Amino acid sequence: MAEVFLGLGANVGDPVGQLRGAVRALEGFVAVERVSSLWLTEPVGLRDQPPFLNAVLRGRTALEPRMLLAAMAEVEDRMGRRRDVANGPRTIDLDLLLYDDRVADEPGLILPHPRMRERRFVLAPLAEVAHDVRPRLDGPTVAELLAALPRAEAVERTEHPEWPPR
Ligand code: PH2
Ligand code: MG
Ligand code: MG
Repeated sequence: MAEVFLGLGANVGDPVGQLRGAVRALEGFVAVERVSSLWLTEPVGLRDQPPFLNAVLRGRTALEPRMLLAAMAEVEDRMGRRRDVANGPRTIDLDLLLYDDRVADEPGLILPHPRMRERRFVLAPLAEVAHDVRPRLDGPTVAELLAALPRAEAVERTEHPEWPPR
């Protein structure tokens, strides 16, 4: 089984409910080992939209990366995700951040996730469940990447009675 780290995000509707629903749906094909805190994060890219709730999940899966991505996209679709505005508001966004030590740069499959290294909304929750992990074997750890980020977007760890799920 491969060890995977998935990024979760939502900023419209009932974000906590959607993130909980996503974790439940992911359990159909990922054995969930750890779920980070919920982080309230300033939107990156398209700034004129509501703040996000972000989290990262660590788990194990028997699916190969492309099968995993397809299964994740199906969960997004089932939860009503529309793909209209790039970087825009979303009911649920599921991103494959890391898949074992796999490095790939192919159409539709880039590993590690191409923008995770500069995104505090990814690295802050990822550091909770993977601070010693090196996204590239010859590179810095997640904790080091986070510490080296230039002063950037605001992120804040939050407590919620319904998080983590179950
Ligand atoms: N996702 C994006 C674009 N911008 N900003 C935050 N804070 N959190 C996100 O999950 C996010 C974003 C595209 O997927
Ligand atoms: Mg994303
Ligand atoms: Mg995505």
